[in-house]
Amino acid sequence: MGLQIGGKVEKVNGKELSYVEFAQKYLSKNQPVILTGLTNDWRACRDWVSDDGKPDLRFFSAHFGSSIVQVAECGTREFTDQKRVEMSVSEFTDRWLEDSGSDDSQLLYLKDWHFVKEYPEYIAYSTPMFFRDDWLNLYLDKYRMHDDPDTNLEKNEIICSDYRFVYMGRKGTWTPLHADVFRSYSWSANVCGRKQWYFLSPSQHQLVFDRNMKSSVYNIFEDVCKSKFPGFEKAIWWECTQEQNEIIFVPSGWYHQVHNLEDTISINHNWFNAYNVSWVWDLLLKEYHEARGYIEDIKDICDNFEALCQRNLAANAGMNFNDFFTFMVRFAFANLVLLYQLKSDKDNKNWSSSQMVELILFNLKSIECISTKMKNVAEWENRGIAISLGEIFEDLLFIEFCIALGRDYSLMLDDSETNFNLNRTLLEHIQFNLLEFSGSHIVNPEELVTFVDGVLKLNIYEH
Ligand SMILES: O=C(O)CCC(=O)C(=O)O
Repeated sequence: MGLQIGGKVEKVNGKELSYVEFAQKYLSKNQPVILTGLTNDWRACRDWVSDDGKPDLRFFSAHFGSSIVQVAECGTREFTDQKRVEMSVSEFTDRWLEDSGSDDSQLLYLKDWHFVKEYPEYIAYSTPMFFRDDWLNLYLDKYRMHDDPDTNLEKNEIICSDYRFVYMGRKGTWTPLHADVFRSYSWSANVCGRKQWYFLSPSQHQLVFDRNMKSSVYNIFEDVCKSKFPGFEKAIWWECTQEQNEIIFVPSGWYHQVHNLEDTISINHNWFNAYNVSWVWDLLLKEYHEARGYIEDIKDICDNFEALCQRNLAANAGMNFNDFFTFMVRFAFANLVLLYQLKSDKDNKNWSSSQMVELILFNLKSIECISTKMKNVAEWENRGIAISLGEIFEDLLFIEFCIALGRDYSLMLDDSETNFNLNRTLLEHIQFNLLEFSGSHIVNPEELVTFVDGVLKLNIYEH
């Protein structure tokens, strides 16, 4: 039986859409959309595509040939994904040019290439403003999500460095059914080629799982076992074709399977922000309970069972509770700094009703809401974490982090008036003010809630 197709993804001219409209219609409603007209000035669209519209493989080999990348063998399943091998870009392009492409097991698909991290000077594209409120990559540009002395640093460095990728594969390459890492959003732009997407909304996701909700369908086009996945036939899919130079927005938690209809190169980011960060916490909590469940039987013989659970959680999920908490505290502080900066900008008379203030307050409310969820989870006592206000404010990286956030917000909201060159006097002023309603350290989500609550009640804006 074929798939039941019930939904169609809208196509919208990105040049005629404001950030606020995009946020209301798609981020907040968590709906997919295809945006056109946003890649015209990308260097990638000139350099990476031959005159016949196909990927310019020789260009890649000549300029980036020595990069080591992950390549999926589309015909070989390994657990829940395709088998991956490592090779250089030159080897990948050589094999593409040599292979006829008729043998499925030889269908090689270059995935998750951290191109921006590897070639920061080569500006292949600029992230469209719709996707700039990106807490994940902004954070990873300055901090590590998880510091683990036990893991091989060098390897970790590149894998955890960011979530900005290039994908390259010939016609017929594909990606199995999945929902994105951290339940993040993703956007994907076709530099050349075309993709066919199949989406399942989160309200239906249980239909592609087995009875125990443990494993999900791998390929929606193979003979899916009815007794293992009893709900599969009832699923209603959304389908769409993404053409060259179009960008697709993939909402949080939507399962999707993707097929390259032509030889295709795409650029793809994963990200989250105030609209979907609660999905990240919900998934982390679920994965924590799973990590605990796996080792429950050794609890009594373990010196520090909770620490082991958290270590396993970080290994599986890429972060643990402390990592996520630190992340939230830094974002809360950064938003507060931007708020003060806006207020101190004397020229900006309408500051309190500006869209930027609205966005910052929305961010803080979302951080408060998630911290409230976090504080209701047991085991926050004695996590050994204490985030010092002083250390954060004196850290140059934090200042750069705030400036980068402010710059992105100015760009998204078309606000060129605000100057986010933070100075030391302002930071000292903020730090001094904070001590009125916060201790010198934040040690748990409860204190983060108190802190954000204090900020929201501050008399520095009139809302
Ligand atoms: O393009 C692909 O093959 C997969 C992309 C994807 O899954 C995503 O952007 O979330």
